[in-house]
Amino acid sequence: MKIMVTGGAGFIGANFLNGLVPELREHQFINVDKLTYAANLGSLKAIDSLPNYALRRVDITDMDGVDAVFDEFDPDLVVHFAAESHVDRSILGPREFVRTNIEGTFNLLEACRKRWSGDDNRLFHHVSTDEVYGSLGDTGLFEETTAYDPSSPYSASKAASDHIVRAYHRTFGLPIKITNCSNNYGPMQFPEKLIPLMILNAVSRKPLPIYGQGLNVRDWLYVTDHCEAIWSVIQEGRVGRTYNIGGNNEMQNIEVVDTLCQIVAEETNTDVAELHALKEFVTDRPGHDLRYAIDASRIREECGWEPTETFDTGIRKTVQWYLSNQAWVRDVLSGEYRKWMDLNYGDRAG
Ligand code: NAD
Ligand code: TDX
Repeated sequence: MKIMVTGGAGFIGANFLNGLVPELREHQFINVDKLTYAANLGSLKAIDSLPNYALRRVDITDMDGVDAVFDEFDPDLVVHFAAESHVDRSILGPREFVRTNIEGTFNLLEACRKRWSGDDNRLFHHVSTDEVYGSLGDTGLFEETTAYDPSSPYSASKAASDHIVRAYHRTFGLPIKITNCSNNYGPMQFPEKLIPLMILNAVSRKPLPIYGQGLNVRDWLYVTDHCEAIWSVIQEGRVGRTYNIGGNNEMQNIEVVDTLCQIVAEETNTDVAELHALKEFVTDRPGHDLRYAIDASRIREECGWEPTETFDTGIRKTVQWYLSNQAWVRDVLSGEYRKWMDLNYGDRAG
């Protein structure tokens, strides 16, 4: 089988490729990635010389580039991770989100529609987020039938992309599946996201910026569990169907930060009080969703998937990974990253 992975140099795409490329030597993989700030080729070192792996630098908003890579590779399966993925960036600059997440997804669908016939066993797998459902109150869970109600330009652009993927199935019969997953954490995540940001700031004794009161709730899932969930839906899920993926692990942000202080202190022989003193409550994110939580019974019952990591095991592995991969971290903390930190956190001090 020929498998095209878009966004494979980003956090989840790289974990997906690192898990599958060495295992499935009989399959060919091509990674189609623009290599934005969020990409890191250092995340692909373990697989980049394997004969069943290749990378093409393509911007999915460029239809000619997309056509060229489809003509070259003729994929049986497209696993679509490529996206602008950070909510705060979508608030400060939404245009790229509309372009990549909506128009880029549309270009990929067009490339498939033009080439695939209804009976040739191909699949377009769209990787999406639970944020399309908006915010929960104190109770309840997102189900696959929950109405879409996105809050941020990021989640609105992902919602739009989900709709267009589904429309291509209903209108043109394109074989698609969609997964909507909760918050991921783990190795190789860009440190603009809560967990790696807090780990690296704690290690270098920088402030730990907590939005609002830190009471917002997220459901955290270890990244390789998400990758295995996607693979199980590709194998076992029904064409045209949506599957929610979650870790059954709801935590308030303040609990996450406190846990990270504790683990970083243990792993670096530091006094935990010194790390707690770095916590700063700062101006809240506009439109900040209060709570996400997932009912994952459909994927469990139809695809037999369950997460294997608990938050305790996954978060310790994650801290250890950031502590022992200094070269990866150094590469990421470039001038561009420092500019982002000034832009996002400069005016936020609480
Ligand atoms: P990421 O930001 O770490 O990586 C995104 C990748 O896409 C990068 O390699 C980047 O270079 C590439 N990319 C961006 N724009 C592109 C373009 N125009 N053309 C080609 N490539 C482009 O993102 P991530 O956290 O790995 O998320 C991957 C996918 O999973 C996204 O679709 C995201 O919406 C979804 N998702 C993420 C989470 C999470 O917690 N991180 C949870 C649920 C769903
Ligand atoms: O500095 C921070 N302080 C803070 O309190 C940052 C970066 C975040 N937060 C809060 C905001 C959220 O409530 O932590 C929570 C998690 O924030 P992010 O890591 O930015 O993730 P979130 O906004 O929940 O979105 C993530 O999960 C769903 C991913 O970025 C999305 O791509 C995914 O779809």
